[in-house]
Amino acid sequence: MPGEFLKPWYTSIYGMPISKPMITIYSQDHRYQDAQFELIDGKLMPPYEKPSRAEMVLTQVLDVGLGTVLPPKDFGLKPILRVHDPGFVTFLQMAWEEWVVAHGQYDALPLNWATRTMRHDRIPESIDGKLSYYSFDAGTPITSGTWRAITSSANVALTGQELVSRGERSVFALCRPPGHHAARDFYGGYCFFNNAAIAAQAFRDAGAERIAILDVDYHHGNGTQTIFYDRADVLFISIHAHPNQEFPFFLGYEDERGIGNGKGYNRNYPLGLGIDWRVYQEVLGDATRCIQNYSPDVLVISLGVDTFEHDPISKFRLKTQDYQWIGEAIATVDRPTLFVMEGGYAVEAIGVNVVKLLAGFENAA
Ligand code: OKP
Ligand code: ZN
Repeated sequence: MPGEFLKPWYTSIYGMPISKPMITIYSQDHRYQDAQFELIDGKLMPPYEKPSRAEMVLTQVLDVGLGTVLPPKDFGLKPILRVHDPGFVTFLQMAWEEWVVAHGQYDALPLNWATRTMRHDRIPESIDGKLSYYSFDAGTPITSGTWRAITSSANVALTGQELVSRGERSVFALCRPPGHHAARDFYGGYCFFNNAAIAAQAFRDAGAERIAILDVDYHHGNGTQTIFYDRADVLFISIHAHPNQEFPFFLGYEDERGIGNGKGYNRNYPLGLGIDWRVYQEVLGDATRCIQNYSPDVLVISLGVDTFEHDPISKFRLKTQDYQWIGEAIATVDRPTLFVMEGGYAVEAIGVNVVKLLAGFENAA
């Protein structure tokens, strides 16, 4: 499958010389997550999180000749269960079937949640109750193909992880759906399995001692933060829109520093709406220095480009050129690096911005 797309090696990308092409992992199975609607701003809208996102990124990877495109291997459920709760995984596997029996062939969405004084110690038996129990928003439809797409997305991340473990300097896991909002036992924010967390845990299980995860998506990576919050072996750093203004609203503040053994190994940089490269660059410099001090064996990047000035759901003002500089800043950490695709909804620009960042990294590395 990937072979037919392959073009000859290029020696430059956007005028920058390139000597060490980067492998991309991609599967067409992401197309099975193709919802009818997304509940957003009080309207049922055509989804922002849609198949053309990943296709545009792949097209750009191929057009500039970033490197070989490989399909994922199948790692089964074991590495997923290292991060996610077994009941949650089974729920996701069965949800569509149970929903169709209850309601017919419509996208499955929850309608209420157990807030504050309500009970969290009973898992409902009905599919509607389970959707509520295992989710945190109504913007993340479960469809007939969701299970196939999310297992594939995790396998894309794991294949990238394995290649980096085996000595590849950097790999791009072109995951879709994204993952960083998904926690041990809940989904939301377009995310079901936390691909970056699954890859980070797989690095640990393959013998790496310290992993750093840098999340540059516009939204706070609440799922990843929570999964590793009490651990010193995985440093999590996120740069994102301030949660008092933006999704996911209930995590991502600066005072969240980790707990127990994990104290000091979580760091958030919440930023105001409308910030541009001047602000972003300073914060990014601080984040990369912090990662260097930690001296990780590997670096995982949760790569969202919804920080782009024309992103339809976000309010930062980064320009296409800025992504090259983000890539260069990440390269200063000078560690084997796995890039895991997260958000980015300006479909015309998503591929250019992602590949700018990857080429910026590759050229500086
Ligand atoms: C997923 B990822 C916009 C509401 C959007 C969900 C956003 C999920 C983002 N007013 N709701 O971090 O890119
Ligand atoms: Zn995002």
